[in-house]
Amino acid sequence: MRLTRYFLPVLKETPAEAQIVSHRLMLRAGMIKQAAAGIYSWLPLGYKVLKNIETIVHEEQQRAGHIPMLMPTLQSADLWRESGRFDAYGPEMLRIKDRQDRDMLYGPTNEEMITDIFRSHVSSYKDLPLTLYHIQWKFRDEMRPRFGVMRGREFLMKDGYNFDLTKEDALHAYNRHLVSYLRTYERMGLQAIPMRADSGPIGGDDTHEFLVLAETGESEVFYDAEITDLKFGDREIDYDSREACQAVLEEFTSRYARTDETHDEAVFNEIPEERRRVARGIEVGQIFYFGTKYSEPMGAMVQTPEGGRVPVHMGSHGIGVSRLLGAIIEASHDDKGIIWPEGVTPFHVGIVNLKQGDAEADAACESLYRQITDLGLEPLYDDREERAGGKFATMDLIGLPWRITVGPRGLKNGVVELTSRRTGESEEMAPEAAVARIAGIYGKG
Ligand code: 5CA
Repeated sequence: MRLTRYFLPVLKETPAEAQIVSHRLMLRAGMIKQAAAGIYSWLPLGYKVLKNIETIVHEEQQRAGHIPMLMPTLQSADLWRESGRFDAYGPEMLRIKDRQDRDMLYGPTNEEMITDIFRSHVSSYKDLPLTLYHIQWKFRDEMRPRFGVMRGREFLMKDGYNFDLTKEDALHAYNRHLVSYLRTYERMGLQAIPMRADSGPIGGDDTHEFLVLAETGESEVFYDAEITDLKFGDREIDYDSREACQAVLEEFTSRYARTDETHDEAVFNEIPEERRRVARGIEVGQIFYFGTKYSEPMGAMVQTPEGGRVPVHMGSHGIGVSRLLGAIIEASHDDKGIIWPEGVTPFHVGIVNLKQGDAEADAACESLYRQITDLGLEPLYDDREERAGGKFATMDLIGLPWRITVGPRGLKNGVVELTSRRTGESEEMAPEAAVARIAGIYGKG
């Protein structure tokens, strides 16, 4: 993409309404624009990162054997009356009437709708296990929408639902989700710690929230510092293996890590004092096992191998897709702007032309642009007639992890400059060497 042909409405001023750094930076970098309280338009740069996050979520869900689909945002109130949640959900649910005066709602979550789909089409244990998921907009009329996409009213969520014959099978699905989430967040450059939590309006006893540690997080958390040493890394897990998933669950949940709702001071105090941590975190996901809470009242029954009929065991599993942009920025920025992890960056590398209009500099930039594009990567070429300082400031603000700077002086010596956004370190090298380095970084070498 050439910057002169893109739509990147960066702001010079820091918007006064934004209280936390991720919100400020998303507005300044021209990623989002507020449409109404807690509701945002995703401008091209923000939309690109959102799509990258979605892609990682899809890939990791499908790696775990979960099946993608799409349910609507608007739902009929009748389904929610069956589960009893139409009244129970409270004022967070946006209730709408259609022209026939029928009660509708903008879905805050989809347990009822998926249970209805299941009961219409599945009646035998032979079709189990089954996990369906979608990535869809949700609406929750939050009392205090704030911090930009972090606590929105309209927000994008991955919500997945497992259907199993027995509690034991459903707990395997729970563990499988936990493992796949660890991998998902790490690919986004995040450490998200599973913590024992409270299930709230979704229900059930077993639930973990995934928290990214950040001072601006809305949740107070208590944990054993040893947990931050754990890395999932690039291990290959057989998601069908109960033992393998159980082992990972035990590794990542055996140390103390809880949100304030489930915190137990006495147990916490058993940890050696130097390892006790009280901090704040951003909740980027939550997994639930709730058994037959929805299948029983809604009659989602399956035939057992012995010929009986039992309500199916379920759980649901959410990832805050749009919230993740805020969480990643909170975890990865500096005074100058965002620092995108390579896994989610909107463009793989920036190309800065120090002297637009100089025949040699223009040609070198065009050549880099073509070579990088040919690798299947996306460069952002700042081809504006703008002074170098302004171009650097824009690149630093929007946070591309790598920048190639091209100027007539360097070209005389046959070199361009490759700069890491994270470390600020620059290296001079031949243009071909810079392309090769970028290829290597993104696994295209
Ligand atoms: N049905 C279950 C799991 S699919 C569910 O709704 N879980 S949840 O309520 O925990 O939401 C899942 C994730 O969505 C949360 O972990 C959080 O990351 C994100 N989320 C929840 N509310 C908001 C909000 N108001 N703005 C942005 N993200 C949110």
